[in-house]
Amino acid sequence: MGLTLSQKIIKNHLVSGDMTPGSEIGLKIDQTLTQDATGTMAYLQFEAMGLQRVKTELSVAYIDHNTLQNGFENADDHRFIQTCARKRGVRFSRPGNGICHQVHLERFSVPGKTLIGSDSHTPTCGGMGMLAMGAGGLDVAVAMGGGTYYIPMPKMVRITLNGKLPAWSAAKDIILEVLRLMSVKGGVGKIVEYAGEGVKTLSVPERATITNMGAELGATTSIFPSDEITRRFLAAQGREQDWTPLAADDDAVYDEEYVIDLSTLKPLVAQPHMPDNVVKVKDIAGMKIDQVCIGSCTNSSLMDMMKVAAILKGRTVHPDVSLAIAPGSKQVLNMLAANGALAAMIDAGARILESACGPCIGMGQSPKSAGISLRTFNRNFRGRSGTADAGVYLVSPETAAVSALTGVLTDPSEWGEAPQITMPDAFTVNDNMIEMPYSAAEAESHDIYFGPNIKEVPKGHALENSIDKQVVLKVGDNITTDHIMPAGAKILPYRSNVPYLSRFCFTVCDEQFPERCKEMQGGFIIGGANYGQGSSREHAALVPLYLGVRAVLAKSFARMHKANLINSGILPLEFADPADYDKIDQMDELVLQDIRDAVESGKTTATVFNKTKNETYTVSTDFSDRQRAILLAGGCLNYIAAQD
Ligand code: MIC
Ligand code: SF4
Repeated sequence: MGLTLSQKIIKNHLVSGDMTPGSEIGLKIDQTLTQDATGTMAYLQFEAMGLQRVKTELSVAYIDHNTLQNGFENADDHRFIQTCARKRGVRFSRPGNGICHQVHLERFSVPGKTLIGSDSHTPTCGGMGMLAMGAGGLDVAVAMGGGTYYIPMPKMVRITLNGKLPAWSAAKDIILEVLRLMSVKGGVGKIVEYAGEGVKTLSVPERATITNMGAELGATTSIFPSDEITRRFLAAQGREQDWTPLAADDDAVYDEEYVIDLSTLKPLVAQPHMPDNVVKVKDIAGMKIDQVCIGSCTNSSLMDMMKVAAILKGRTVHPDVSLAIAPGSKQVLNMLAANGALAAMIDAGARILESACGPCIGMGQSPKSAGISLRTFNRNFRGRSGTADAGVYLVSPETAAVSALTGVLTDPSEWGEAPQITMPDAFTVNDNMIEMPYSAAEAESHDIYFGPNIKEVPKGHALENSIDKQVVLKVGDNITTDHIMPAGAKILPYRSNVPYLSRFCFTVCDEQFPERCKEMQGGFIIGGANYGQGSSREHAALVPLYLGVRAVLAKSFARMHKANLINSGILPLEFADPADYDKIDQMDELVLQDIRDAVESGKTTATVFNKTKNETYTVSTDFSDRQRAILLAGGCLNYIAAQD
């Protein structure tokens, strides 16, 4: 039996486990990336583990999220990361160089290699044929130190793309169609592989748009084959030597299959407040809009920007619309400046932002009250834009640019001639904003800078045999990490200050949560299906840990958040019978009986007694041996310390 593309890469990097779907496998990681909002914590954890130098083939620290700097906090954290990177052997992408995923795709991605990043959109490099996965900062720190990365062996999904996109339909519309078909939980525990003749019609940045938003499916990652188009992209980046061809075997077996005929795809839009709430643009066209934002790691490549510039050229942004554009990298911005496209954008009235995440994570450009914002981004969760009652719609750059001119959501295919943009034979390459680390010998005489914004990393404590606590919060399905630990301009600068962050934990769902949790000295959270979907931010586990949360009982968990909970020493417990979810109310008193014994002895279930209702439920404790050891120790840092 043949292998799928990702099974081949997994096989080449397998350190432990067998490749049976669902069972834990350990992988050797070739490359890591961090960004600054999760990176501070990742490097603090690297330091806490007492590691001296990174052992990967390549590790890069990017500064792209926390770039508003409206206080000393961000600049302090940037300096911490920079001095740590220099000392520990990590390349440092300076602020201004661009969004981690765009820069990594351009400058460092290599087909067939493994990459983990402390950001959920790390699968962007799947567009290059890499096995690229998002992970919590602690897992990235462990991998930087040469440690193994563990995931449940994913099931395999094949999406066959036939035909060719019509004019005005875009790669964004392909992934929105996949989201419509599979939903935000459809990819959990799976890798999505793209195949078929249609693949050959897509450039590497277009493929990267699709794999980027595979994160919104909850997928472990998504991947395209490495072919002639991949080779040409690498050659244009001056890195042809990094190319190797890669494809699935013809007789590879998949667990699930979809077929999409590209030629029938119309421009699509994801409506508030979930990326899978997808309809055709034409079905809701005419809706008045207040803002358009173009950029983010999903849609900020040179090709995307060139299309936008061609649409805007010689025209003016509608008077009721604010248009913000953030090119994804210094390379993109430089080339736009050199070829005149930037001038066309500026002339049309676009507000040009630095090459960074910016509005995507609520760092500026929040829409007006109840405003309607069209964005080429990947997430439209409630409140993420910084305006609680705004409605964010996710669209392609083409739909965004045309709508910015008309002032209403517009199907671009009804607007005029589509711009014809071709990929350049050579990109402008200048890696002067990527700083190389010190040699190991040089590093010895240099210190790491710790600013006053950096507070201690919270640590769990060894698991007790019985935990008797109240339910401090009950929430529904698809709770995102943005609900658990919101970001945005007021909060994101404090990612290395967990006590401060704790004031905002879950406030999107319940403003009283932090206070209640403190008063009750923590307790349990009851969640629905796909609890913790979205970002990789381990703060969504570390902050509840700080507030005393001991376990989350849910119908199911998102992969990265489950790993982050375990790393923090919080028990992620799935209901054996999902109907039990309905029987529990907030404030019920629950007892996790003999929980330590259950985890220690390898039992796959444990009993929960509801004292308030006098009922008993069964939850799954089906953890790997490694996860059991971490939970017993009260988190990964304790576990590692005990091993030394
Ligand atoms: C996001 O898009 O939500 C982020 C901000 O990039 C996060 C990481 C973080 O919270 O710092 C992600 O996607 O992992
Ligand atoms: Fe940055 Fe947005 Fe991409 Fe997250 S999704 S990495 S915030 S651009």
